[in-house]
Amino acid sequence: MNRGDHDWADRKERWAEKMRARGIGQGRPRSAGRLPPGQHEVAKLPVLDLGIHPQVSLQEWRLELTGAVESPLSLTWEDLLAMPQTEDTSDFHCVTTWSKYDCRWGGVALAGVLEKVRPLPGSQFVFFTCYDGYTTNVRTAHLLDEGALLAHRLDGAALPLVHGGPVRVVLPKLYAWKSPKFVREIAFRETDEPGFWEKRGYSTTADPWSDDRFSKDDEDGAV
Ligand SMILES: Nc1nc2c(c(=O)[nH]1)N[C@H]1C(S)=C(S)[C@@H](COP(=O)(O)O)O[C@H]1N2
Ligand SMILES: [Mo]
Repeated sequence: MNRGDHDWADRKERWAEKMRARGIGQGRPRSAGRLPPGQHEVAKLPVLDLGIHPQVSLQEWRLELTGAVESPLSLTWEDLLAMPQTEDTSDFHCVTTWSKYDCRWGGVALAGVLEKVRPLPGSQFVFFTCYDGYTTNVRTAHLLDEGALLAHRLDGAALPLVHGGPVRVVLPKLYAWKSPKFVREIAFRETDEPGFWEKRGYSTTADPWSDDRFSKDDEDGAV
């Protein structure tokens, strides 16, 4: 994807540079209670993305599980529904400082997906690719975090397109940009690769509880 195509992305990138220059978002003490440091609560879940909402029919929808795994898989919608279904309510923290409490996500635990594909021991990283061209990366271990889901429901209804339908990943322990909407591929890898925001100066680890918003000055990736 071309950077020039995303005015908003460019603005968010400049904002990150400014915050970094002021020393914000590179580590702060944990806040007590429910709200991570530097966040404020919002009443309604905002829609935040690159502005592309790809329409993928349930018939053509596939989730490709690829890379360093024992059993690569191409999941269909029926395959996904045939897996054990679960619900998890969690808080969602965006790096732009909003937090939405009590999002009730429904779908398949990512732990169950890992059991199916069986990542090879060296496969420490995952790289997500989405139907809108968005990408993001996390450590494989985060797919076992509490509340880590392949979500196709939100608050008791089908996941709306604007929130990443038909299926998105939810990793509530990390800032929300690590929860890819419209997910198309989960690639298991031995080496890490920065995704869309990570290439633009955002943290690889992205822990809301330690105000871990931007890449540290000694990491590369801040462009
Ligand atoms: N495919 C895709 N996933 C994405 C994004 C995106 O642009 N495209 N934006 C991320 C960001 S920055 C946030 S805050 C959340 C927002 O999710 P929401 O729109 O459901 O609130 O989605 C994340 N996942
Ligand atoms: Mo975000």
